[in-house]
Amino acid sequence: MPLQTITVIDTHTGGEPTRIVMAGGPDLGAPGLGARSLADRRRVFASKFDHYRSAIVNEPRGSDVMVGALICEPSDPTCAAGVIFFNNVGYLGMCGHGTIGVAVALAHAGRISPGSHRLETPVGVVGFDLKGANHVQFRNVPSYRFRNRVTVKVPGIGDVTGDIAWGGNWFFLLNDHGQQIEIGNTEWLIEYASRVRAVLSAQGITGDAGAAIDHIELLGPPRDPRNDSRNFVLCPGGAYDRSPCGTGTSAKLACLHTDGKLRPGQIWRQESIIGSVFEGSIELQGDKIIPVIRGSAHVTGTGTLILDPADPFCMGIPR
Ligand code: PYC
Repeated sequence: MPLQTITVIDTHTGGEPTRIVMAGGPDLGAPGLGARSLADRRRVFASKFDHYRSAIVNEPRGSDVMVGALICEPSDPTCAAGVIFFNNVGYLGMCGHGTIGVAVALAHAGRISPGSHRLETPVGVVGFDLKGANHVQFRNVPSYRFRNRVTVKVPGIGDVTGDIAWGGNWFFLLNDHGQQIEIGNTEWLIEYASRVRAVLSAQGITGDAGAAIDHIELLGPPRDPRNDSRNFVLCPGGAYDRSPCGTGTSAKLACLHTDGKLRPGQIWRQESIIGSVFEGSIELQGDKIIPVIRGSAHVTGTGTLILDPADPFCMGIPR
């Protein structure tokens, strides 16, 4: 392999980082690969180019908390770009904080101006409005609660009850867990949520069509009285989301609406474990909701990753 370079823009959204690959990543649309849709391209990324995922977000260039976003040619010409989100262990459907970061990065690179745009993801098209350099509102993919009040017995914890919902990724959402959603408690929250996730997996409790539930969300009262709720979200690779999690907030909005606790247009302010906030509301689409999420991102760096074949950890330290 010759020495390769990858051009990236790093952003954070409410404290959660996104590394956006602007150029030099794998060419998933190359003619021989036969991948046109973003869902097909994500499959090709995973089956043929997974080493790039690891090189971009894993140590020593990245860390467990880093989410990657590969900007691709969209198959839908009305979209400003296509994007595939990934993390330390695999690939995401949608990513809310990442969408806000991508919008800000595309503007930083001069590829879009403030206004309305569309972004193609493997799970559907997401519309977004860029307001100024940093503020973004996006309309997520249709979201819904799949199962209500599922109780499982968790070793060392006991019975826990949660809802299963789709917000662009699959979530198990717990309200009555009795845990402190505080930054000083993250080690235990990771352990707690990991045990819950392991039980769901062992018992074959899934989202629709057998999809793995890879995100666990604990909700509790906000610390700031201007907000409605505080959350802790365990991501698939064991890191927790520093932001309020756009897809997790979407899943929460779907549950609230189904319980008759959120009307279309009503504002829900979701606070993260570090105190950053997304504002959400819903529109109705049949028996699903369209979450509308607002947040802001900032560029933290621009750079060139160097993939040097002489480096024994050129492709990242596998997780
Ligand atoms: O904001 O949707 C989100 C997200 C998913 C995983 C990390 N952040």
